[in-house]
Amino acid sequence: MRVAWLLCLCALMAQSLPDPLVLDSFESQEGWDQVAAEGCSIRLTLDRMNSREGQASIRIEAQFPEGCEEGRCYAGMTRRVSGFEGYHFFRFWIKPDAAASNAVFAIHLAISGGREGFCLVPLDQTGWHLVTVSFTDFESDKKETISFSPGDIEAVSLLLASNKAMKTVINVDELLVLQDSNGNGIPDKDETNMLEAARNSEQMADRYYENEDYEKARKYYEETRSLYQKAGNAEKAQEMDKNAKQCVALLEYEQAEESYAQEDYASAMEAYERARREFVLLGDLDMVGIIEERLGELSALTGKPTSPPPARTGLPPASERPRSGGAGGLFLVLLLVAVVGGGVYMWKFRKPAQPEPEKETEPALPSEGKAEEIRKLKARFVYGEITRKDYEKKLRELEGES
Ligand SMILES: [Ca+2]
Ligand SMILES: [Ca+2]
Repeated sequence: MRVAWLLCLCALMAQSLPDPLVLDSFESQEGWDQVAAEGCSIRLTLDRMNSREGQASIRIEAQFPEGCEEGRCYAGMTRRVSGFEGYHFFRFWIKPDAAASNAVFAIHLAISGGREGFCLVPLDQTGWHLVTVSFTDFESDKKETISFSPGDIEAVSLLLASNKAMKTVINVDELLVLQDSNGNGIPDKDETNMLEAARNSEQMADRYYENEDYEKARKYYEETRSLYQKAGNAEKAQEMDKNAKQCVALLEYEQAEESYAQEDYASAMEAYERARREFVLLGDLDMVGIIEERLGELSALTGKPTSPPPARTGLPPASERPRSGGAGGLFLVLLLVAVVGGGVYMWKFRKPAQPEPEKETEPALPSEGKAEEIRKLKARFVYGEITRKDYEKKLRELEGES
């Protein structure tokens, strides 16, 4: 990725062409010649009442006669150009007076060697709208794909064409020629803007994250991810994806903590297990460790075993695995969780291995007297009379006696 950016930068420096190249901002009418097929009429005016950029736009009014359905009817304006080598797109604003199904806006290129190319833009929207046309969108008059070097473009014409007797009027403003130096189909200008938007969005996300508003942070990280994707920065997109997932995990964890505080232990355990699953996927062993402790406490409180860590219940679906780190990294994380978490799990429940410790018919259960002692011990721990460490130590001693 970095190599690609470096190449892109080098290419830009080597070319040092203006991007965008302003072919015409239509602040004057100069440089264009009128062009019209036989029987068609054309009127060009500078429109100071309607502009999208600057103070004016060009207004093209074409009148098409009867008999257009039998031949080509077009009218517009044309100018000679050169130096398009290194460019890849046209971009301009258009504003048709009315949506028209029988007329189109057409860009026509005269290419060296007597070749020509057309690109048609339907007039199906009114109001100013931005149109971007790639040089690869141009076709021959027989609708065949054409291949040419942008440096071979000799003239550009902006035309209105129709197959019906009618008057068509359109305003055009800010005709640009744009580059795509990394060849990903997105103009460099847009990538710069998108990167800027992505950086702003990332800052917002970070701020929410720091304020522990994980819901909003998640939303912004997801938005930022798609902006980086559009800008072609896969590395940052992946990082944002991970951040968004981190927020999801933290939201689950928060919910678990809240349920725990409200003594809704069943909900707390479920939420901790969901959070644990997310943190395992993220490879955050610190959080997995903290959650294992909480689950241990809850098990002691409720007498119910927690489900083992994900590594013991099987791998999560492939689509939810983190894309970074590779399978080896994930395997290591799962292995560690299996060893650490599994160890904790085995130790905690090696005695009451059955899911329902209340059932007193199980042969492995402690005697009634011992069960009563364990219950008392748990109560002392829950009411804070003894530390967790002491509780575990005494529990081990009691279990060791059986
Ligand atoms: Ca203008
Ligand atoms: Ca690009």
